[in-house]
Amino acid sequence: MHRDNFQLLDQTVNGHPLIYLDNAATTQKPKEVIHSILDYYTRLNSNIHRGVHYLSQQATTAFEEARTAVQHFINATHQHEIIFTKGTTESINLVASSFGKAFLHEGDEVIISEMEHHSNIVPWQMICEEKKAHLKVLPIDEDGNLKIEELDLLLTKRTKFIAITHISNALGTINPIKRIIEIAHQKDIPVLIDGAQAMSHQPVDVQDLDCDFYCFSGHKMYGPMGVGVLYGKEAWLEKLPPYQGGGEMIQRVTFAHTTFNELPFKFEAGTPNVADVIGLKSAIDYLNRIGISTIAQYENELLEYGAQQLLSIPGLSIIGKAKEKASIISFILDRIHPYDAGLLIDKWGIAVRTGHHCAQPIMDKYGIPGTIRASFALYNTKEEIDRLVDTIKRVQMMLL
Ligand code: C6P
Repeated sequence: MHRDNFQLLDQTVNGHPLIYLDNAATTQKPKEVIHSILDYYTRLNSNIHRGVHYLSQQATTAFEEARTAVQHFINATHQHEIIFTKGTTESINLVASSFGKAFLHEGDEVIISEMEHHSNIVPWQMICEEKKAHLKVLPIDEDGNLKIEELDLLLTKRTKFIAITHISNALGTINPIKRIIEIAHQKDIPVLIDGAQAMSHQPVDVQDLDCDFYCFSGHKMYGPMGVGVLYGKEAWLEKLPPYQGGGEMIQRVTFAHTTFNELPFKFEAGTPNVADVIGLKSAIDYLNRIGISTIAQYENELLEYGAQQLLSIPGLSIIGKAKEKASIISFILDRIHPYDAGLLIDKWGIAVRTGHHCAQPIMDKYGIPGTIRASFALYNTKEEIDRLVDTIKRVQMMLL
């Protein structure tokens, strides 16, 4: 699907046509995204929000148009609820740090889940340690479903925050986040959703979800690296203190006192990544043109076909068999270390990710050192899955 738009895919690796199945790590970029960045540096490059000159105004307009595009893409109520960051990791750190500073006290509790990426564990661990608060963990079952029925048992009067991933990068599980948000809101607990893996796979409507914060990265949705988004409800963003100090986030600075800028600038200290924000808008335009639902449907076909074909290989087990899954398949091979398998699979020009996928607690839960992960995007094909299957069989013949 739309493969012609991705020039990078048109190459050979180790003498074989490249098959890129590491899309959960980062997706490839369509020509128009690459072109929009080139065009920015060729025609528009200038610092924004600062200059009265032509270029600065043009660049500022393009930057703010990107904010509007993101707002519409996730159906946020206000444009100023969109904060540009470096990526999901920075968005989560911003909320953990600012929320923690203002609202966490000794003995308070924060809930995350057992399937979180390290980016949605470590920032909470750090702030909980600083504030002498407790981090509690909602477990998962053997198939990789959240044990949502245990959430009630974890909630106490001291629960101040819940941070949960929308889609697990290691298992592919799609979590029932709307239900979790409903349960949390019955007790006035705010919820952050780590949407890193969701944005290119399914429509996201933050008003319908009613989440308080939603975080994602441009590079996992056909956009550039180095740019991401924090969506926050206006009421929360108004209440949170700034994350970083510097230019652009201030209203008035004296040596005695500083007052802060209005939203969203309060959270965007320093010169932002203008080129990549514009690249992100181009990625959103691209996704809108194809239609996220069309992509989701196609990727589901790949997921079903991939799972079926992979399971036909003797000695292969899939880790993560949740009822609702995105196009991510993690698997292990009997008596073969994932790292050895990954190295050999690469020799046939196929890119998969091997290891713990920055989710070590999940590997601990299953008692494994890591998995081999194939993750599909709109440009992948069933033929590529067939080649992966053939290659795994070859790897088994070589190593067993
Ligand atoms: N997962 C993967 O291969 P950044 O690095 O900030 O763009 O995204 C971090 C992140 C946060 N949450 C989830 C669920 C993620 O999957 C990721 C990134 C990549 O699975 C790189 S480790």
